[in-house]
Amino acid sequence: MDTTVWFLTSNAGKLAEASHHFSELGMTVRALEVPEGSIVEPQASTLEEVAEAKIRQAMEHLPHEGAMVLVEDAGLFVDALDGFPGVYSSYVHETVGNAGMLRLLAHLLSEDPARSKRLRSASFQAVAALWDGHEIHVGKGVCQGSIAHEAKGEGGFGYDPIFIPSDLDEEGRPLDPETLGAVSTHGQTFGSVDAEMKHQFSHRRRALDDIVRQVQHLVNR
Ligand code: ITT
Repeated sequence: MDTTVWFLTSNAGKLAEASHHFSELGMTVRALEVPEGSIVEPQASTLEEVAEAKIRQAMEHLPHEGAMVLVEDAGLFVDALDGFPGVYSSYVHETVGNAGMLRLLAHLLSEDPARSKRLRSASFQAVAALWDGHEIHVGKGVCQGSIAHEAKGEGGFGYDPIFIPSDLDEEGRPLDPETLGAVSTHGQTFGSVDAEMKHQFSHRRRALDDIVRQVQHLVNR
């Protein structure tokens, strides 16, 4: 069987993480090239809606019949901002960036310093959709954490320098902030740890794991 997964993404960081993930299964991830302007990201309120709209459009550009195509949509959801920037993460990152997000939170915290810790809580969420040549599979992953006081680290991409993941217990479940777990970045941001460490927490990995569970039979056949 052809074990290539064609990933529709313009984000090199996402491509690298998905390649890392699927290589463990003996599968190769390649970027799906489409004519400029041919994919329209809908103005939707959930990652699921965005991913489903994108996979249907990606299916119009299969490199060959029966090819497997992947899309994945992710975002940063800040609890104190009712989930903002969420589905607007890309736009917010391109406009105000990490410095702007920190300013927004600093403003909130100055109004209510006592609730500072709770106000910093946030999650990365990802929804992946895979067309396996016959049907669409959808997977979801969440990475719990908090927003750092300042940007740190040159690694990763996007909001990684301002996101500190919550420690995980032996089963990979997130623990309360400031509880030391079996897997820990010791308070460092995703921008300050290597890809292997981020991989253990990653929302993207969890969404892809969810999909891999659904398509395992394809790898084995
Ligand atoms: P696509 O072409 O695949 O849509 P994108 O960059 O628009 O790439 P998303 O819509 O999935 O990616 O993600 C929205 C933004 O959220 C993205 O631009 C990053 O700034 C941020 N983001 C997503 N996943 C992230 C991660 O693992 N670490 C840091 N930031 C992330």
